[in-house]
Amino acid sequence: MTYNILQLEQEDDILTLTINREKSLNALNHQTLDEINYFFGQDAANYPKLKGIILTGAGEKAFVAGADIKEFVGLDATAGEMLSRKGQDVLFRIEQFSKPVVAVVNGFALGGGCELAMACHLRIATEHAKFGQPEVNLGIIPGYGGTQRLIQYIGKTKAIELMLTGDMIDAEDAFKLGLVNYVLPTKAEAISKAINLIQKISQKGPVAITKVIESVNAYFQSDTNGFESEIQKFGITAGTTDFQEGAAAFIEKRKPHFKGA
Ligand code: DAK
Repeated sequence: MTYNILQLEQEDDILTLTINREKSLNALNHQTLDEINYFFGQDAANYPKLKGIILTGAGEKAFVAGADIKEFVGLDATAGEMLSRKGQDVLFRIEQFSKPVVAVVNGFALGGGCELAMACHLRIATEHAKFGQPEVNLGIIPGYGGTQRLIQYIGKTKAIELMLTGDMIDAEDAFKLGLVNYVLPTKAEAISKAINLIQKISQKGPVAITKVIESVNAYFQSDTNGFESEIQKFGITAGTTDFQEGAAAFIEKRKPHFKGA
């Protein structure tokens, strides 16, 4: 697949994916969703040394101002259900990705944009960022997992208020509510923070990082017992040579050299 909307830039084994539809405030059209899906489902495997991914929107005004409303005119119930399933699958792919995915929210993160940011493992917002699930203004509900993930991050009390009113919150409130990890004044500073976090995480045991992601996700999977999942994944990490190396490095008072196995 050729990328027409997603821009990929690689530096020091960190990939920055920029959604580049600035004139439409980076609204998620079908093509964008397909490209994101292709990247996380297939293309990412072509970057074996990848340390992590930064996902952001082009320009300074928006991360993603929602699903592309112009594409959803004329949608019917059957197509709506199908598209919701497809969109949710794409976002699950991000959430389950084996390396850290950090959203740099550089402006509006509304509707599908807020849902996309919530599927990432970490969120760093710029001071002018705004978050919201305004779907009810259009007579629909969030369809890319927003009704579930917003509750996971900020609790039912505030989540249901935001989804019923369609109100936006600013970055400071998003931080206070636990929706974002950090707030930085500018996009450049937010990107820099994202790079620092990914670099830090890349120093840890790679298998352990993947298993932390899987175990944390297990908490929210109704068909999975999270504690049981942790037991199994702990066993896997305990069986790695990286664990032997990590323990030896601690005892020998040196830095570990992890191999990801
Ligand atoms: N879709 C398409 N175009 C959009 C857009 C969007 N979500 N948001 C903004 N744009 C376009 C505007 O139409 C405008 O284009 P032109 O008129 O210049 O051609 C351009 O971006 C600049 O926007 P504004 O002129 O409106 O800029 P302002 O600074 O005045 O306002 C704003 C910024 C973010 C407050 C405003 O643009 C706005 O309210 N945008 C819409 C926000 C919104 O309601 N987002 C959608 C939430 S609903 C589904 C699953 C999920 C969803 C849908 C279906 N299925 C499973 C089928 C999700 C739905 C949503 O995300």
